[in-house]
Amino acid sequence: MTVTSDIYEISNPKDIPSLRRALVNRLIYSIGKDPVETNERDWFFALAYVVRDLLTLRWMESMRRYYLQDAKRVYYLSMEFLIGRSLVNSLLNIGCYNEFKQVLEDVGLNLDELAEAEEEAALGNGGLGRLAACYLDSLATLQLPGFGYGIRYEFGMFSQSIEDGYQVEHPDNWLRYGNPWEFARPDVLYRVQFRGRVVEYRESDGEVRYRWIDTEDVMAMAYDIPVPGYGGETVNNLRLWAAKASRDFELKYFNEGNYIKAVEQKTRSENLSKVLYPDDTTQMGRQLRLKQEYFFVSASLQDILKTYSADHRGFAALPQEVAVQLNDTHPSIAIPELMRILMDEYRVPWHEAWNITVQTFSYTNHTLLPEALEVWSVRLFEELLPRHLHIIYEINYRFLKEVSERFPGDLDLIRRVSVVDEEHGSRLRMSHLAIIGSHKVNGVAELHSRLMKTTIFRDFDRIFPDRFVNITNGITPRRWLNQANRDLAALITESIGSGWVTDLERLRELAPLADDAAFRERFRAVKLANKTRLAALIDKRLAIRIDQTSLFDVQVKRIHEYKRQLLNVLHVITRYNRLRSGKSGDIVPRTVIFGGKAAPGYHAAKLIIKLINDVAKAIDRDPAVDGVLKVVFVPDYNVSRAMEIIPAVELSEQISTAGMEASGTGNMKMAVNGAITIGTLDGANIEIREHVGEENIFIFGHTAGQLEELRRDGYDPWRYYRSNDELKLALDMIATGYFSPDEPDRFKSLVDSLLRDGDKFAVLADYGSYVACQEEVDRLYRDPEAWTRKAILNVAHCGWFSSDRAVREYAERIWDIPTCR
Ligand code: 26V
Repeated sequence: MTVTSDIYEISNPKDIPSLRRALVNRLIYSIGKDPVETNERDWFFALAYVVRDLLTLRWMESMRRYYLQDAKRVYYLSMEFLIGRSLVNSLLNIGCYNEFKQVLEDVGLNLDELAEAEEEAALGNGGLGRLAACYLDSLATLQLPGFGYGIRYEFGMFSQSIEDGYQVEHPDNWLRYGNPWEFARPDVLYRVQFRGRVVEYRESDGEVRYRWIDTEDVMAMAYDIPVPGYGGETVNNLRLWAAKASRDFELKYFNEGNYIKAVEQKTRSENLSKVLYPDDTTQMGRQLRLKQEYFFVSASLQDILKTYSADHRGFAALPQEVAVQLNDTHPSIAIPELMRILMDEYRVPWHEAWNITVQTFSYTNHTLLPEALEVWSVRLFEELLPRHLHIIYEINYRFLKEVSERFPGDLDLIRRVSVVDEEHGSRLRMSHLAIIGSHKVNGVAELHSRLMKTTIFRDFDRIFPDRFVNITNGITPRRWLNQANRDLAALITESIGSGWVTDLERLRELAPLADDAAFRERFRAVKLANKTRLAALIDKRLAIRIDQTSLFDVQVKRIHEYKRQLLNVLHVITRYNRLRSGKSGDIVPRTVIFGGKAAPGYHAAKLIIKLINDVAKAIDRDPAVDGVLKVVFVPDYNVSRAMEIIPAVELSEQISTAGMEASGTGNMKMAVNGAITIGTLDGANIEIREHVGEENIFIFGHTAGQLEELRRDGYDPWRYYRSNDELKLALDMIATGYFSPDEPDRFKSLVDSLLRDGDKFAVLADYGSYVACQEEVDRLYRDPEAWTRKAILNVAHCGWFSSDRAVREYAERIWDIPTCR
């Protein structure tokens, strides 16, 4: 049909009466509630539907534009998209926040309170998933044709409660009341095969080909979520797949008259997209996880090729029309899958299919930790994906042949770079497959990318010298500054205009204001207001009173030994001991805030949470430190919590063992919100130091290189224990039950990991310089003008860490896609 603008319900999104009408209409006709009998959730849903309506038109317009311009598209394949809440973000991006605030006030409601009724989309573990969400925001804002593909988990990241100081996990039933942002697409449905067997046959042209048959199939059904860019011009799409039982599968049992069995099978296959795996620290080789990976990869590739084939013949031009970014190795099965589709379904010869594949894919590595690198047993692959296993073998065979021709006689090299690891019982190294099958491989910060090339992938860097690149991570300024810190955003806009929202490097214009006493005063007032707001939330939710004038010292991130929350705790205990013994001088009052989830099976991480809570309790009970030291563990750290906490941070703890945190992104969020970093020379901290200047950051500890040396010479944690009385005291207190009198041995294993188990994360080696550095922090904090000056310079010089800059680099250096206006 022909569409003219007069048929749209809201012709002008700035027209308050028509917005009000739309809102009430949704409440009545979509929610089915009488406006006089509603709760906050009803209004939230009605409002979300109106906002989605506004997005939908722009979204269709964007899709039309891409189609008409035959724009090259990028597809971001990720097992995780940690989106958080969407209401306020969407309103700000389409520029209707104030209008809707007004509309709601007219009916006696408060927009920001309503926004709390939204369940957050916690479809990710941490940094990797949040990065994907930031990149979607930047793709849309930069008007790039970028599409996310992932899984519509019925249960996202578990929610965390703290009971008796211990983490308790609860299922995240986020879809309970429905998801107002998504469009279900029951007609966008693909078959995904598993198991079965491969038969070889000879075709009329004489070629040997393969057919994958007798498979057990699951259907993938699409759900679309619109992704608005800032300014609202472009709205992109995030397509998430949900598993549905296949008819055939059910029919088999129905036909046998076994109704119950049929329904059972249906449930079994629909379990595939049930839950997000919450363990981002150890690869656990579970069958369901591999099925999830192939499920979403297969559906996404079918969908991508369908779009491509709608107006292209043959596949030779695929790399000119399509770029596929693999977010870590989790979707790397896409490489053999594309080979399979091209060869088995479209008869493309190997050589041609391989060139297309390599030119289409690129891979981002997010970790060097050996225990997190993905490997799958050959046996499991053989069982679930027999055809893919054979293709991987063939890829590997041809690759190794080439390597042995280029590096004759180097058998050890062959063993090291092979996709198949024979030393640990025949396992597939997915990172090797991802590197071999991509034209570009990127790390996520300078140090990380360099270590990638010189340590775990050094052989590959020799084999493919132009393949490895660095693209340092970034964060979206829309959510993390403009939305999360409304007061600071307003102050910045008042000072330098609003251009920074889409051009974050403009924050540089704030630098001269660091020397302006009146500006410093206002900047400090904003930080204090944010701290007061956080203090009120902590009081309301946890019934814990904190002093909003104390220094807010914050470490929020997943709990992991390499992130060294233990080092932070050791400093807290040391501070406590100094206060008790009266050796503290005029110590600065501090509130040390922790937050983060531990993987449910990660015993040490869970024990660290208990230790933090036990230390907090001991300190609370001791009148000697009342008003000068307070420890708070904020339960259920997630995107919404992050948006409340980060604007209030003064000291940003980024204290990972050098060489272990690939990038970090919380470090960027805090710095751009006016926190000063205390950190090691790790991940993006190094680049933050380069941008803000070494006088505006607190750096301590061994460098990655020094740690390597230390380990080479035989690192002895006992040496540090014996030679530092304060360290010895802190460790002895933990080990002998000072903080756990009811169970003195509770934390023995933690202390053992430091003293008897080699201290893998060099906590003891960095303790001395960390504590000394914290004294410097106190010294600076005692001079509020000097502190504020540095805080302002952090904001001014962190513009480079915008995800707009990062995505622009991907677009230019990897995807080769221009903007599409
Ligand atoms: C690994 C696994 C292993 C198998 C089961 C589930 C699962 C889920 C996620 C992961 C990935 C861990 C890697 C990761 O999240 N890396 C983080 O990526 C951030 C964005 O690049 C970066 O800032 C962090 O430094 C890095 O730790």
